[in-house]
Amino acid sequence: MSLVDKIKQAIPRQGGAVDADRLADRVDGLRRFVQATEDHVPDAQLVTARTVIDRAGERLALSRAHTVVALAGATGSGKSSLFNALCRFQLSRVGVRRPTTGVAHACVWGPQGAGPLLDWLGVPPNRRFTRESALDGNDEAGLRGLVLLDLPDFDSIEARHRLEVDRLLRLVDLVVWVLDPQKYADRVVHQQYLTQFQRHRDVTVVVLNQADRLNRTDSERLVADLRRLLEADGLGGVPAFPTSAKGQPGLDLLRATLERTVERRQAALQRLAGDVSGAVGDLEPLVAAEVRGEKIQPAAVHRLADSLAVAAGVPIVVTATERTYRHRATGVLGWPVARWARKLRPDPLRRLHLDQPAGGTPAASSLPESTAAQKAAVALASREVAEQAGAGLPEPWPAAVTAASRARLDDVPDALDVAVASADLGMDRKPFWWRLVGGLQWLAAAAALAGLLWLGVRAVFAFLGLPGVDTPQVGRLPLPTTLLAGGLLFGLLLSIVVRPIVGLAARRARARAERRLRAAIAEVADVHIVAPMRGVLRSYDDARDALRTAAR
Ligand SMILES: Nc1nc2c(ncn2[C@@H]2O[C@H](COP(=O)(O)OP(=O)(O)OP(=O)(O)O)[C@@H](O)[C@H]2O)c(=O)[nH]1
Ligand SMILES: [Mg+2]
Repeated sequence: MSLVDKIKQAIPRQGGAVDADRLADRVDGLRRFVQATEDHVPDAQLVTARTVIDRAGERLALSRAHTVVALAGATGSGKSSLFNALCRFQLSRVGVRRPTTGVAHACVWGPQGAGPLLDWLGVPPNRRFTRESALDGNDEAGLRGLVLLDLPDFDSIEARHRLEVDRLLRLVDLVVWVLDPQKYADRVVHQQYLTQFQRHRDVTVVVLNQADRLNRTDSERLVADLRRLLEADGLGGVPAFPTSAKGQPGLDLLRATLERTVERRQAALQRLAGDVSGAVGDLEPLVAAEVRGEKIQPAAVHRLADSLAVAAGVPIVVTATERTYRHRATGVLGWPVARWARKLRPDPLRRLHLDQPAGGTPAASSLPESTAAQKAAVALASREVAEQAGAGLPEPWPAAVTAASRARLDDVPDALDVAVASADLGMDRKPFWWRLVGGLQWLAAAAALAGLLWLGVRAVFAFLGLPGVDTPQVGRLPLPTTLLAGGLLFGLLLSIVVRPIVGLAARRARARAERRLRAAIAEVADVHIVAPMRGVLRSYDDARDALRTAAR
């Protein structure tokens, strides 16, 4: 196989090119997901997403002209040797005593401006080196933009080495896993590291170093075996080839791979794209179910409003309204004597302190407190709405919907009181026909009174033997008698005739009051119980939508 073919095979998978703007949109989708869910989903489940968002923002703000490549592997695999060979200088100490490298070293190939990137990576200033001096001529031109990191060993007996490796592996753009013939099949490498990089296949390269110690047949056999292991790690197809820092097959392939990576300037974006995909994959179960149609069932909300109405004393108020209507109607329409008797007794609404004119400041009503049973019914009904609304949603959303339904429950009793006390029961204005009939009653009473007085005067005159004035006759009855009897009779008849009409109107007043109170109660149910649930469902929708953007 020619070197060119080998290089072609070794070039990182390259995947699809990642567009920086699209990546920014995806990160923004992830950010919107976190915003939509942070009040409902436990923090622990959002940590990865938050980290990815922060890291992506930071990395994209830093130099895009540089590609950060890390050499990672077990102790003694030859990371520092490869690092030095690629840099063509002994920059990182190669040791016999293991582990040798404790702090990451960095070598930067032109251009200027990698400082902030190295600060962000946390490479100490005394471990930073720069290549491509005037002496190199154009030899190193192909690697311009490369920031090569020699990492400590990840299987270290030193815990801090491992921490440092894990920290840096989250930040770098491309990882070259340096394995050696003795430990290339080590479980730690495959289970704890390589399998975790499935989403980063596009920015993963594996080398079997120290291949100079193997004959050609063994080298090919081991590389084939390594590829099989990588396949099992979910990294099938990533470049895997032999290298040596000391002899054949050398570093040409690795160098060519790095040159190509640097040239494409895709690694940073691909790395971040992989991170976003990883976060999306972790988050997907949180919004797996599609919400179709209205989750909040009108029937259940209606039952909730019913139980709130009972708890708020609506049945008492509507009965009082009906009675008050009769009471006040009798006060206006009844026989004047009966009216006065009526007026002495306060009407039922007044007794409940619910007789404020519409629009006035509501006073505290004297309705009885809701009973424990009524409160339980409200709790049950609101749970029913919440359960139906949350049904079919993945965890933790059903619980979030239920919690939202309870969030403002403490305010409900006061809100109900205000709703009832300030509802316009429609009892302020006297109907026109009341005035009409009332006027007739007065007229009848006045006629009866006039007749009575007239008869009285006539009796006094007769008693004193004074000559009387001629009394006009109506038919066979004298006028004063007709006035008295007619007035009384008319008044009586009028009150009898209007009674069924009053009954009918009182029932209508009751129905109207009930309608208005129910509307006021429904508003309380909506504002205090249903709206918070709707808010959670909206968050769910937003989160789902945002994650779709993040996944694209
Ligand atoms: N024959 C041969 N020996 C190598 C090769 N690469 C490294 N070595 C030797 O392997 C030993 C370890 O090399 P290092 O480069 O220090 O290994 P490392 O991976 O940096 O080790 P740590 O810093 O401890 O993680 C040294 O003795 C090197 O000389 C190689 O390609 N071929
Ligand atoms: Mg080393």
